[in-house]
Amino acid sequence: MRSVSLSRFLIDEQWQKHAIPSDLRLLVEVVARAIKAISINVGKGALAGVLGDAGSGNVQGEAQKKLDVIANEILLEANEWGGHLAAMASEEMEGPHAIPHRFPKGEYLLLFDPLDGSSNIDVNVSVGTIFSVLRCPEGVDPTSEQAFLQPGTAQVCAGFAVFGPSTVLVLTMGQGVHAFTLDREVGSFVLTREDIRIPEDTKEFAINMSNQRHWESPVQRYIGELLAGKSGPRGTDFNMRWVASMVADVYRILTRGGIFMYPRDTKEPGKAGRLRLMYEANPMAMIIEQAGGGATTGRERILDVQPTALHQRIAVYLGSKNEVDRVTGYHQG
Ligand code: AFP
Repeated sequence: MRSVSLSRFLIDEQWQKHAIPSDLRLLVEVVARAIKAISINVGKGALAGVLGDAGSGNVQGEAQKKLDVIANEILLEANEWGGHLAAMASEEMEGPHAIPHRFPKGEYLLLFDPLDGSSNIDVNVSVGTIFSVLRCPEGVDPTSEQAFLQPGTAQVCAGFAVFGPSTVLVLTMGQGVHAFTLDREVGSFVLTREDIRIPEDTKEFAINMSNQRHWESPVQRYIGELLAGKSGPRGTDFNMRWVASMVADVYRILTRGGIFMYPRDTKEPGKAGRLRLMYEANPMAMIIEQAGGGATTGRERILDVQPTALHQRIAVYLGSKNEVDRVTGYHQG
């Protein structure tokens, strides 16, 4: 089989299909290069002394891991000088990051969660990087929060990498979802799955069951029915998986279907969920929808939510369409 590198794939998208402009191609190439560098650091683990806490906290008040800080620095540095970005925003930083004056500027905004699932680093379980690309609106200061507060439907590209047994980059530019595996010897991403489709039905669900007592009644009802299995109203047994790295859970769903849930709960009533709209929910919702799945907050389509803050949190239900529709229906009922 002819092997297609990410660069070749992107060139085809630009020149043969006229699906992306050249500066978006450059942007994706640069993000992919940064992801390779993060993958190398993650892979070295204890040998490079990169495990453990950084001794600092991020804007969310969460303890940062050393690799959270390293991954954030790699993404910032790689994307500052290419001339394709107007500004960046990171889950690890309070406000938008301006492109230094000495470098050219472009029209895109890049958002990222540099190391998703970082509580898994020290136990050697998969982690990843999530990113999303928006266009900077005309006449708006790109370093203002306002520039970034666009609904998920405005994303021009979204992707994530999983650093697992192999490093896989999942990408959408609005015309299907494709996966590229890092060939570590050659140092390049190679197309390994084209036009990924998620099965509409599933018997596998992912949720942190330890929060059950804090859930709202529609979630209690839905999960109760799944747990009741064959003898319950669904008449069939369901299986559960929870990696606690959204990248790994979503990659599993892209591979064999499933539903991923992080509901709003009453544990911390001030927070409208655990996951971040701009860095996790929106990019994953675009990818899942592009692969034929569903993605809602339980009440509305995630991609339609008008953000009100850069670090806004939100409830997330995504994956196989028929299950997402069912649990969303329970909320509406
Ligand atoms: P961390 O990056 O702080 O580990 O958070 C990961 C995450 O945002 C998402 O990737 C997981 O699905 C979820 O949180 C795990 O949450 P629990 O700690 O409740 O399992």
